[in-house]
Amino acid sequence: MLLEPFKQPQKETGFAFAPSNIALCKYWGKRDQELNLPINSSLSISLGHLGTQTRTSQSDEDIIFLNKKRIDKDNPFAIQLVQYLDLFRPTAKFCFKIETFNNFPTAAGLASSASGFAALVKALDDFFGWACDNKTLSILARLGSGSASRSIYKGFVIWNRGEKENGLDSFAERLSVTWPELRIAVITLSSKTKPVSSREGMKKTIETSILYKSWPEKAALDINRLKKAIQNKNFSSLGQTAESNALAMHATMIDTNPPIFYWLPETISTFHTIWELRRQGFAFYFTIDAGPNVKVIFQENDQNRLLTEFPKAEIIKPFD
Ligand code: 2P0
Repeated sequence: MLLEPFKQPQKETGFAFAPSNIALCKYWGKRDQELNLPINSSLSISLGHLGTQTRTSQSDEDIIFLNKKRIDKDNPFAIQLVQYLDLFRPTAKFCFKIETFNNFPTAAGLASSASGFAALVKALDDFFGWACDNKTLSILARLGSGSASRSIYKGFVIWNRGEKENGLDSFAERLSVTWPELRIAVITLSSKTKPVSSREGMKKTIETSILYKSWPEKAALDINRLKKAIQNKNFSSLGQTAESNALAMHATMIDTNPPIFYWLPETISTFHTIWELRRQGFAFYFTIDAGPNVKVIFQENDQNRLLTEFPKAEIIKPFD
């Protein structure tokens, strides 16, 4: 393990924040379920001050608060968290109090496991005084949830898949480019819990989708295009690549048996609206994760047009 020998806490409480993130080239599929090792590398953008704040302390039993409410032990989120904490107990009897708070609207359909596990591992680092570097934090966050490996950083982030079986070369790194004019709008179409979790969905896709065979090649191509687009500040290439990548991921989901279909009629109608705006000359592109809600990628100067079309959109400034 990375942190042997474990230390006792160095403080009363540990505290940290980690941003949520949205992938422009998606993580879809694992080569190792236990270590959350991905089939493909992915590239994301962290969402500035939108994310998770987490406080850790010692307790007589494991207690978890999410958004100020105590969570039952048999809640799936609590089970996942307690299992993850088993990796870090200095003694078998050591228990934690975890208080975790998402500062983005729960209904916005942003993933909370990415920022949640990244904030937790950073808070544990503070609590135990490990002073880990970001690479180690990224590896540890990945063990909680794959996409959390990317939420250790601000800005554009690449999670390199790595090659090793032990996962020690599968961690995320920050790209140095900043793009202050870049905006993301979250169009919330439904806040219902999704019928198939990402974890289950990617497993079923690998097992049954023929189209999935072409996904690693598509993802590798898109990562290179995105890196170039970011380097050259080529917005249309960034947007086109992100949109195409999201649609390709959904194509593999739709090809799964039974089909995994996250879109609602409103999702498809939002795609058409964005394509129509593009025909009118506005540089709007969408991306979409394992759910029905759409995220629009655009630049600052098109914000008024975006809000005219989608007045309820939540606008995010990733580089604020
Ligand atoms: C992503 N997603 O790259 C992709 C796009 C969903 C669709 O990362 O099983 O919650 O915990 O490693 O990280 C969601 O997957 O899955 C995800 P686990 P995770 O953002």
